[in-house]
Amino acid sequence: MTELTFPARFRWGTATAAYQIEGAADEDGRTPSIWDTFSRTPGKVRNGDTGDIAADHYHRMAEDVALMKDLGVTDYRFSVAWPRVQPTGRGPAVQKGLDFYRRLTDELLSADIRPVLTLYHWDLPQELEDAGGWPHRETAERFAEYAGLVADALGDRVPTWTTLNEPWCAAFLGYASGVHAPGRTDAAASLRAAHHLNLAHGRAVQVLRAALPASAEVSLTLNLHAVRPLSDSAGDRDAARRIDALGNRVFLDPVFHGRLPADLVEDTAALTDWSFVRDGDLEVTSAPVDSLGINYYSPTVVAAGTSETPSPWPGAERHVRFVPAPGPRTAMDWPVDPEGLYGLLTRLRDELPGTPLMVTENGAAYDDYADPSGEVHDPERVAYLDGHLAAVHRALADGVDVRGYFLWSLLDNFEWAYGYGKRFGIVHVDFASQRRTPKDSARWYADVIARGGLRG
Ligand code: PNW
Repeated sequence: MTELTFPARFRWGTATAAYQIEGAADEDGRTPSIWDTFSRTPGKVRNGDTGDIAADHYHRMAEDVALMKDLGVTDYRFSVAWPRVQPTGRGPAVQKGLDFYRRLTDELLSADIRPVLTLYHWDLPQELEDAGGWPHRETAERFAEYAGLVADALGDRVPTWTTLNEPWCAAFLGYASGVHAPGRTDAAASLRAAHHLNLAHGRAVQVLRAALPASAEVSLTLNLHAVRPLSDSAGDRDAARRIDALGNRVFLDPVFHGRLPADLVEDTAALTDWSFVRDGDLEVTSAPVDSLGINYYSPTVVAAGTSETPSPWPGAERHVRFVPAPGPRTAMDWPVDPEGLYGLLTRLRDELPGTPLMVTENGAAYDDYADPSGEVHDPERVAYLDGHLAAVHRALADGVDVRGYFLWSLLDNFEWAYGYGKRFGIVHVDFASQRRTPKDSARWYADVIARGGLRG
């Protein structure tokens, strides 16, 4: 047996997001975000689930940090709830909201766990949505101001800052397919949203650089799509190019190269002339970052064809068909394929030389089962994680500068449109009693961290 050993300074983390775990939706001055509104609207989230209580992390934070200390993680990726800190999206910060994150980061630092803070994991203050949301340019400015409030409060204790989590989901699931909050189905608006998210990111980078110590690391997280054409035919390859533009380069190009993808502008010409991109915007969007976070779960296989509308792929519906990838599936019905992660990492090595990478999310939902003694067994999750970490190891061996891996997720939580029915945690949560039970995968991860690698 050969051990797959990771670099000594490799960062081993877990990840969560505020709305998915915190609960306490109406406490200490917090007001609704678009996800409160969306989840409280009948028919939007399975089973009518909301994040009102979630995993009650707001009240059980110390217990959850203790769980991580037991796992031995070096880092913890969490998000700040904008409506807790600046409820209307304007004006001064709410002290009690900031205090929660101050206590959380203090608790992490005393457990010797590095805080990795995400400013935006989809919980836009409802008032900003009412004023136009992400399709509206001013939202980017509001985000930069909010970034400054958080930086002033936590800049002395948080070494790593991430502006946005998965702007693709925020723009295209939120405004084009409408399966995420705010649930709009306006393809043209979703393209404006994507640009304003890029602009918000860039403006926040500028504000963070001014407010944070020089040692702070500033980053963003993208859910990049590992796109493969079904065949080598020209039509299938063109379908893959379109999805690469709408899924990847729509963010990578403005952020890392200060340009819009020319083919994207052409492909979407029937929807927009992109005149909302003003002079100077692409200099802002490309404010230098220190690293890139990538979230990966599953590959995307496409062919020439059509898909239904509304879809999260504005303008591609008459050209692209999504093909179920072969092989095993998770409880989300997402195909399992670590090769997709390896492919993305090596592509970024080549396209963004000098940019350190972090896998900021990877994990799987499965239907776990408890035995009579109360132990929760999840062998499929262990196999999924082992396979994907092996892919990261192979990427490292091939010269990819991957600095860390954040397992999604620490806890079972509110899985967006799927509610509590899909469990991604390595710690089981009984949502009636809020009892936490580490699963077999938690013990497996603790062992990986302790030995600094996989058993091979
Ligand atoms: C990510 N898609 O969401 C998020 O960052 C997490 O909050 C979430 O819990 C996790 O992945 C698992 O879903 C995604 O439809 C949601 O392509 C949907 C998609 C991608 C990512």
